[in-house]
Amino acid sequence: MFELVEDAAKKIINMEVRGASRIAKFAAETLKRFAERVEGNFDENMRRAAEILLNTRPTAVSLFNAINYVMGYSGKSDEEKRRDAIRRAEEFIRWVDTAKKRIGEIGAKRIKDGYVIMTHCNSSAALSVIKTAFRQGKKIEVIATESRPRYQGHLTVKELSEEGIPVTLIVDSAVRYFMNDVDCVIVGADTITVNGALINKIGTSQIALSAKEARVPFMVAAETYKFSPKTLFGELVVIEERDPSEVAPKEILSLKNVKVRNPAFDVTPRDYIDLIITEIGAIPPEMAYIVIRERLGYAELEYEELKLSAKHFD
Ligand code: RI2
Repeated sequence: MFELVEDAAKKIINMEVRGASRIAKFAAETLKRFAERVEGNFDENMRRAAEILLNTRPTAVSLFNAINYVMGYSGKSDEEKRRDAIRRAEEFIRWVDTAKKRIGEIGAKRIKDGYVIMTHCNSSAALSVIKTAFRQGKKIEVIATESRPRYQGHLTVKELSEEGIPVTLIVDSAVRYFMNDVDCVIVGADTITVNGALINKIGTSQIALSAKEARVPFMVAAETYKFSPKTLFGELVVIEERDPSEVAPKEILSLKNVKVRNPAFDVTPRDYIDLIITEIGAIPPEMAYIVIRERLGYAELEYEELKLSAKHFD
């Protein structure tokens, strides 16, 4: 019965399914399929399924928010609970799709004709902004970093090439070299903390630093389910550190006195961020607290509830 969930978890761990919103949507889809089939104690089995999915990748809060959203089901009987869990999963899936479209529309207003835009990794939200601007007839160009060690930049250049958008691929260390040619930077987000800091693909913070030094606007495209309620309650975001074999070959890994480290994400402080483009508007990073409280509905009084649902996953 748990095969379906374990299979999905493997796909998230090995990054066959990747990208903060894609993994969130995939988790909601998986919980929906599981809820449709599950027999026996509904609560207990759903909790186990949620736990398996949550223990895949620790950094992107979208995964937690997706699972928490579905697990907020209620009902008197198992059948009622099943129906409600399925309904909530479908609601979350729709949220992902509509948010992306809206972010594209809002963000495109910040892109002028003739802009050169730099992006990092492969963010569906950032690409939604770029594609929308292009579809509006703006002549734009993109500079995409390769985003070692997993080379998600290759996915970005393929996607943009298919769309007909001119794009230049650069190595991650060439960011400052090209920054003077750039009109704005747009990246995605894995998590946004209550103080407006951005956690995104490793290398994002040095791009932000370089953009600030060159006075180039740095924008983040992020659905509101990328904001972290846990940080409102003081928790720190766990930065995933992946296997060193993704970074270096065996002959390097086996050298004496050599350590190879592979953090997948880094933290960009809010002072480096001009704007966060969400589905509810283009907001300054200082608004993160309001988004978490008002939009995601985590008022202080609900901390107990957050802890309760988090219990599903401990
Ligand atoms: P969307 C990715 O993480 C990148 O860090 C990207 O910026 C972020 O998710 C957001 O992607 P990974 O899964 O949700 O490649 O905007 O490690 O598609």
